[in-house]
Amino acid sequence: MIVRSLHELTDTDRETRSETWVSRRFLLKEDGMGFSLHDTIIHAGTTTEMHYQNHLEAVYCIEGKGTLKDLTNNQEFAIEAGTMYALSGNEHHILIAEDQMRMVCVFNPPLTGPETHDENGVYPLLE
Ligand code: 9YT
Repeated sequence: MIVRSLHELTDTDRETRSETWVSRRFLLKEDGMGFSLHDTIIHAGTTTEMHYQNHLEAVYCIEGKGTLKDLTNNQEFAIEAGTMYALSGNEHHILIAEDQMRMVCVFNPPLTGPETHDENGVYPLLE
């Protein structure tokens, strides 16, 4: 059994920051669950371009609102608390946060810990 509280992740190597978000990683590959689970804050007024070519990600918004642009399929979605999106086709996308957004994110395969976006918004596959 694994039990963790968000405050235990603060200022540890399970907290990863970029210019537009901070990701607190409850579960990582080393935890052996087959997925990773993150509590991610997207800062208000920011735009983040992402393209997870090596991972599938599901994102459940629990606070805030913004716009998701699917650049692969030329579609746009309003995202608010209570909305989930799943990048089932590794879609290239942009998230525009109107307010601060809080997201519960699941990655398959799991992240190993320190991943942050490269210049193309991609997470590398780390062993
Ligand atoms: C919503 C989103 O994908 N934000 C980028 C951070 C990522 N979800 C993470 O590593 O938690």
